Amino acid sequence: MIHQPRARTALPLIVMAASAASLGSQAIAQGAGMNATRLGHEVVVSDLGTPWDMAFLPDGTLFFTEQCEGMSVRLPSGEVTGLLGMGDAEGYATSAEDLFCDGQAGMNGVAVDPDFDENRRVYVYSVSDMSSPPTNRVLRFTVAEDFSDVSERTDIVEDIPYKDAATDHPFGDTGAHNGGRIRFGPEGFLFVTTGDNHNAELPQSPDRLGGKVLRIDTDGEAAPDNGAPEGFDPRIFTYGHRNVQGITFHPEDGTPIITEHGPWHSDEITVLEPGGNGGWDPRPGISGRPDDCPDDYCGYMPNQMEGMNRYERAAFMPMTDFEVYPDAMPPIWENNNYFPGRGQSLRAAPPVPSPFRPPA
Ligand SMILES: [Ca+2]
Repeated sequence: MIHQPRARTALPLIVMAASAASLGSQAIAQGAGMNATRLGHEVVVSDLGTPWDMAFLPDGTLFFTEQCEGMSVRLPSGEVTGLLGMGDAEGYATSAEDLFCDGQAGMNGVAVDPDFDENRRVYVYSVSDMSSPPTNRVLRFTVAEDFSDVSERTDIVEDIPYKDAATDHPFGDTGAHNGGRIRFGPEGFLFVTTGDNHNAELPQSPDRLGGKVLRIDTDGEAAPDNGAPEGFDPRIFTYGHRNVQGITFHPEDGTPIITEHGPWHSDEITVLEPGGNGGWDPRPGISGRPDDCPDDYCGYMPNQMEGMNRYERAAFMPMTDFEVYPDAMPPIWENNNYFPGRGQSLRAAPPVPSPFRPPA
């Protein structure tokens, strides 16, 4: 297998600021005559590859990932330091030869430890070829006091599936449906979102970690009271998902809320329940679907690429199949069966939990 770094596309990291005050020429959304929140933006880092995630310290220190490059940190002074490089990426204090990017996979989520002041720990989600076949992993590092380097790599999760072979599907390349967001909940456990890899068996599988939301401690052990059904891997918090790439927490009660991509229809926002089933099951022969879906995955059926009324698609291959799983977690929002297009689909993990304060 050859893992080629992607061309850098010079995307900037842009920090949004919502304010009731005037933001002058940088205001990008204003409601004339309305009591509308105004949004402004400021470019804080530029000339990036594919920036994928950000994590903040209370003073505005920003850790960020680039999907095919690695993890870096931007200090409140504006200084940017490459900490962890993937493969042969240059300009990083530490390199990890086993990390690579491919399709939607690469270095995805980043999170800082709730006790960062004491333990200096940071976490990233990346695909790695240290295993055969390759897997997605959650890596823990210790950040140097002066933010110049990372050390003490510990792989706290090693067995999140990765799509290692192309299949006969729209966007069927390797690395597809890779999940990858990691976020600490308010009680200090780490939530990890994964994807189904175009593998119909994964979402409802009790012991494989694709198509799931995991809830673990900082050593990768299962958090208590995850509530998954008897016989499930105890790290599983919810299952039956397609490709979860956004998670945030209710500001008052801490309940996790996810965003999930749909197949041309039915992107969803779902409030998670411990042990809950998201109701996605693209296996052949389920709920009247054919026995001969391409590569045994009915997730794009019927009729794969051809245009079709979105309601027919949604009825045939629902993101939440209440017929088969009447107790599935209902989405609190779905986009009226539309799919907004690749690269623009629902992925947000709003809002940024810590205040970003640009340098004075
Ligand atoms: Ca669902």
